[in-house]
Amino acid sequence: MTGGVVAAVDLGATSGRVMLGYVDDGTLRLEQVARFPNGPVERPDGLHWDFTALYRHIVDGLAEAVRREPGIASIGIDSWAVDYGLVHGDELLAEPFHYRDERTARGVDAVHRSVPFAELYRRNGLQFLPFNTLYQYVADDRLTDAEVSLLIPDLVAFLLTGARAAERTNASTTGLVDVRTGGWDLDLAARLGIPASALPPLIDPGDAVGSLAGEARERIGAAIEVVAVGSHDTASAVVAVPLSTPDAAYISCGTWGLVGVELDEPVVSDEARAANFTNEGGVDGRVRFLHNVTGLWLLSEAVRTWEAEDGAAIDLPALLAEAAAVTGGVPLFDANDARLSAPGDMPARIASVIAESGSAVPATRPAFARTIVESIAQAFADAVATAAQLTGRDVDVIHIVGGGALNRLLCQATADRSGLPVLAGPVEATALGNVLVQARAHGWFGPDATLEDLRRAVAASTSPERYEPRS
Ligand code: LFR
Repeated sequence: MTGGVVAAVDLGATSGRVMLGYVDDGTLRLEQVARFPNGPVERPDGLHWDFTALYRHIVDGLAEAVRREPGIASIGIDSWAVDYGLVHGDELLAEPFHYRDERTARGVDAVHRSVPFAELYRRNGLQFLPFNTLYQYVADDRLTDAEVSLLIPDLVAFLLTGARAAERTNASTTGLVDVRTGGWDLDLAARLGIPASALPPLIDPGDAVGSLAGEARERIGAAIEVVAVGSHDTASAVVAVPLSTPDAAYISCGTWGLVGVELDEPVVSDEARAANFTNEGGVDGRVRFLHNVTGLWLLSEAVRTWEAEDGAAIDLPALLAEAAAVTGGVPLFDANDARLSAPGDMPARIASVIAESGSAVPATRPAFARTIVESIAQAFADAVATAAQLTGRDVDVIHIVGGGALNRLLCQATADRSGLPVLAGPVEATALGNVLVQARAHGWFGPDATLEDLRRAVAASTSPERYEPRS
């Protein structure tokens, strides 16, 4: 085995970063080069991403990465799914919308009028999420002005290299990819009035995208190649879950908690549809059979509201320690309640959901935080049980990766509520998965390395923390 260094651009809904990934004889190490905030911005026509700022941070971060490591072999880009930019010539036509913008509701009605959800599910295998790209396209007046539409990581790659392509794992979240063939479902697109020309050629993780060109090359300082990775952040995270048993479940926990198992074939049964389980495309044609649980978004939005009330920052680890010390029961609420998905006063909305169920609303912030964490853990445990039931697997361990792996209260509560051991970590699974797929493309894991070989490298380079279930 050999090694080298690559750069990973990893964009999350609350922050983005540029990392250097070092691979040396089957082991891995990450070094953070840049970290920048991200989040919804309110514009007159709705919620957007500040893409101009994001792109500037990415280019600055990559320039710094090259200063530190002139020998970078390639760059990989991943981000949250479903959102896109419309491109004409070399121009981005408009600032990308944020998936939490409410215009998607219009698209949902229009799509389901043309193609009933049961048929959609059979074709694309996706759980219903009101922001899946196809709903956004149907609500987007400007789609037909564009030559092509590019999902966020593909858009960044286009601005860096000029290449127009759609990486397949993320494309699977548009709702326009056939769950069986992995190709665009052009018949579905035509029925929804989505021009085939908007959908660029599909490529796979590990494929070369193009080399840095034009202004990006000048600003970053080298003609480095961009290599496609599992550009859906969850696909990259799943690559780096050090699955410890064949029946293990995983939770990729950040803003969302993506709870499920990895499969070789999709499950699009009526039961899976009713349980709202998705079949997203994984690296190497695997299937990410999972359910979206509203994860730490509930806590981060609550904290944001409290900070605005106080006019001061909140020490989250201290709040969580106080929450862990709360004795007696706290009420649970449905973490997936649709009324909790938009930004805005989260404590008040959660309080009204709890009050509606007849329970007493927690009176202190620590008790409130405890209610949030326990409710997320319950939703995690329920989703693991459902994944087991739908796939006939006897799940024996849950891996939690991503930022949520640092939340000890959440990891313990998930173990307790599921009755299963939890292995927490790595925290940086997404960046690791991004690095691993690039490293494999360079042959650093040997000629025929499988996902299992890549996961062995994660297991050899990280040590997950174990939480035993308490009765
Ligand atoms: C996680 C994630 C989820 C996707 C949601 C919206 O960051 O990518 O997998 O459902 O964000 O894009």
